[in-house]
Amino acid sequence: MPETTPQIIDTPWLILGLGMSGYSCAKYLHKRGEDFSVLDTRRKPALLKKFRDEFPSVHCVLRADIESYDINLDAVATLVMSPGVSIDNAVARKVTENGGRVVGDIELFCAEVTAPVVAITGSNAKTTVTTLVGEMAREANIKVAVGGNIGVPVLELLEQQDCELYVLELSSFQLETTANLNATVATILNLSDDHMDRYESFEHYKLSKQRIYFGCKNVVVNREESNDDATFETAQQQISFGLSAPTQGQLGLVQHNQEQFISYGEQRLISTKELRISGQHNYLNAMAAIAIAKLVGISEASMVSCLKKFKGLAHRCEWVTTINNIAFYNDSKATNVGACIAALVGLGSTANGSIVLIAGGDGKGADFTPLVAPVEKYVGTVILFGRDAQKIKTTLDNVAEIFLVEALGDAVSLAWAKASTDDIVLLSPACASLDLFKSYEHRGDAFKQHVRKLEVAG
Ligand code: UMA
Ligand code: ADP
Repeated sequence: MPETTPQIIDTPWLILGLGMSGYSCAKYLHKRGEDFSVLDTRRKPALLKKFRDEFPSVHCVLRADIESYDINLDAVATLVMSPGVSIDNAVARKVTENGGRVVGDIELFCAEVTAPVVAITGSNAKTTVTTLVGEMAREANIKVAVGGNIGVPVLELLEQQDCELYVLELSSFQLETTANLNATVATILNLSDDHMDRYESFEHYKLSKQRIYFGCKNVVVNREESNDDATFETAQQQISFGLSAPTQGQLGLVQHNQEQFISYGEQRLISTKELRISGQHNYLNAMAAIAIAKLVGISEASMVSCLKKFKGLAHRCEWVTTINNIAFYNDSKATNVGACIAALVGLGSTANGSIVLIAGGDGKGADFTPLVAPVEKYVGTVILFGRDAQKIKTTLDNVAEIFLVEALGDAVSLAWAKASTDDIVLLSPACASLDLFKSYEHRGDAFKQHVRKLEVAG
């Protein structure tokens, strides 16, 4: 039998990645009647069955080896990249060399929308602030759609009829493939090391984040964030936020009659006592949300009413329980050093006792040195587990009492044995969870279960 040569497919659109974003891009292109194919380096991406059922005739390549693709990359006019795949990859290089364009779902979305877009990024606090702005808009009866890195692919938001405002959480990965965001409001909430396994340097990571300002009309800036050195050529208005007292037209904290207020210039908007989210980092988040809300015309009454109700999100400095005056907090979403520092300072500065910190996991190439000062100040005992436990131990040796354990359950038992009255047991890993868990939610839920067992044991 003569060997059959595989037919090489010409495709003007190629989607790289069959995750949530890739699948939403397929639905979008199908709706527009475009001719597209899909490529994923994994043999069995989770959405494969759903995709095959919905698009049985679409060509789908599942293979890591570029040499064996039966797709003519020379014919690809647009490569739609998923955020989980770096743009520094052989397929993207080939398409670019041949004059094709490389975009992501955010770029496709931007070409379609007519309502204002709020674009939020940062190393931490994105989900909290994105959620808050969405809630404030709802409180003001604005028809709002919230999506992006928060877990809803942006192209799905186009299905929402009569949308008056889009609020997007954007990762550095999504920004890498976005050139024409033109947001009505853009912000970088804060910048610290993250995803160093994907970037050559912090500078490279920062530049990806700063793409959020491309073509923006207004900006919200963290005036105390020295890492953000962007300039804003297109911005008409700029509102800053920070912990210091604000000048006119800016947001900050002001003391009045022994109470602390979030103020807009001289105008006191809300006492920090009235907030249901705690810690200085959350005051910053509240201020960032207010600044954004102001720039899209949300009333002060709606902002304040929303802030009085907002309890914060699960797995972010989430109080679990207090047993024998020892409080347990689940901060599993602290997947980088900056978030862990925020938890240590936020909880440590108001605690009567000290913190027993449970940390570790996949550090994504981060430098743990910035943990030294807050651990020295607020932490008595550090309990480490997971892939980078030893690396963290080396950094924190001599700063606190340190233990290495095999699993999270062992860490909780040891923390309980070590903690005294008024202490806080805090899971704030400073690392991603994927070495031992399915997700940060899985890790946080496991922590809560181990803590509940202590409650039952009395
Ligand atoms: N992958 C491959 N080969 C491929 C394609 C993907 O191995 O060909 C792997 C990726 O390396 C990754 C996983 O598959 O480990 C998923 O990648 P994806 O790009 O298909 O991801 P989506 O399912 O489309 O989800 C993405 C965001 N995920 C990432 O950026 C990794 C989701 O953010 C986001 O909610 C979703 O789009 C909708 O916009 C999640 C995330 O972890 C929450 N984000 C990172 C973070 O917050 O730190 C950036
Ligand atoms: P993101 O979506 O950027 O990961 P989240 O709102 O999910 O942000 O919070 C992630 C982690 O960052 C949590 O551990 C949370 O407690 C912490 N965090 C929240 N706000 C801040 C802030 N302003 N600065 C530093 N860390 C923060």
